[in-house]
Amino acid sequence: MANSSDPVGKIVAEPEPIELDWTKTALVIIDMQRDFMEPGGFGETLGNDVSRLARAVKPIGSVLSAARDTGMLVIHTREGHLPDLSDAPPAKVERGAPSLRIGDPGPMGRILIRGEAGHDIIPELYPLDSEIVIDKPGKGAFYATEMSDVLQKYGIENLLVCGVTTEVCVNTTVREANDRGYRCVVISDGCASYFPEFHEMGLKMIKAQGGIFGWVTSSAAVLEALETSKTLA
Ligand code: C5J
Repeated sequence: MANSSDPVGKIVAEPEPIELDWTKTALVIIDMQRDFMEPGGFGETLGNDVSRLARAVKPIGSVLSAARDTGMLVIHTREGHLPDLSDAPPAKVERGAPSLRIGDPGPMGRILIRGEAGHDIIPELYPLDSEIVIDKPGKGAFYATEMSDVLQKYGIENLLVCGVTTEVCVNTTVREANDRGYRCVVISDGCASYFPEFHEMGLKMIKAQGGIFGWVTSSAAVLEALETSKTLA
């Protein structure tokens, strides 16, 4: 790590505090894409109020900045499909009655299609060239992606997870990661949902039963743990 020679940080979390070796920890930012965050994208076509997700941007930005300062591995994910829709199951494309379907032309390009403006990550959290971007066709970051290989290559054992939406892609990724043996620490204010009650429940489900899927913390607690590691160095 660039600035911190004490590699272990203790994060205040629920159901209990957790110690992480920062050198074996990655920050995973889930799907902070214009398609979910901005009017005219996939999220809005499903009838959602996309302004509900904006609250996660600042907390994620502060953790991202601290992670960059300490040299932590940063991984961004994007949900989306190939232009020919060959990786989009009809069961996903055809369901419901959205105003536009996946692949239809919208104000930010074709809905949820790789390479289109709407598919890209919002400018506030835009990945650096040195950071990893995982393109995923599903909700989870492990399904049909190189995620496992990347984590193995960098010796990662712990994931700090944030992004949107809490109960869909964040929860799915945490569940996939938990089954693969990763410790997942979810940053509560760095997640958001179109449904506030699903956000609350999504976090409760992770930390219930002694942390059945992982731990839940706040951006402030992550920053504090990183700062303390630095001052102990
Ligand atoms: C959804 C996601 N909600 N990133 N995707 O379809 O949570």
